[in-house]
Amino acid sequence: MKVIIASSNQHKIQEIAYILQPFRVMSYTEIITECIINEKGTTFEENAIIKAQTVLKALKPHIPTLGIFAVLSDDSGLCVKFLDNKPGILSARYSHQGDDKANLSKLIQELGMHNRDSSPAYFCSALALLNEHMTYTMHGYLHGMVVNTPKGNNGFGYDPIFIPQNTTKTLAEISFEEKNKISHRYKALRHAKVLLKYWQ
Ligand code: ITT
Repeated sequence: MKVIIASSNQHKIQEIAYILQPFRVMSYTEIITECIINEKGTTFEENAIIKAQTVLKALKPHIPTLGIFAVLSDDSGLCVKFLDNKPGILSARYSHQGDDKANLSKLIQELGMHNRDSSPAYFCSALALLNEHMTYTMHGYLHGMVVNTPKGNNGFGYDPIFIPQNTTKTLAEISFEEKNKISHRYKALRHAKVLLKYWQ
């Protein structure tokens, strides 16, 4: 069973491959060239389905050679209470500069404009898992606080400013292994793993 990830974010792919062990995980870009994906949905779930369906359609000519496979996508982001749940589904495009550092700076700047040093927040990961016959979606959440002082060098995206509930370190200060035992992505992928075991 191959699990083909409909993502071009290498950090996500690494985390998914680690959590889904021993399944064989590969990026769709190992099979075809990168697709243009129009994330026009209004929810994480809609965008996850759009990503997976776009990639499945593009993979069509290769299906006879793929063996048993599933396409898996992840649409994720950070929702910040005192910023009206922004950046949410726009997390990757928050600063309009397309890079993690600029998005993180923009979030800190927005907190300042709302006279806040910190805010309750949560990460959401919506997954779409599909093949030619069925589509499943599942979610995972990680609640905590965002703070205006980045700490740590691990992880990616907003990890340096996110402190999970009942802990004192940011996601960028804990190890890859520790993050992937508690994360929103881990919680959603637990359900995906059960389905994959059933399909294989
Ligand atoms: P693909 O669409 O190709 O999968 P992407 O990075 O554009 O990659 P999203 O549209 O789902 O993915 O945007 C998710 C953004 O949310 C991502 O760029 C990060 O900034 C943030 N994010 C998601 N999960 C995160 C995590 O575990 N840690 C830190 N930031 C995260």
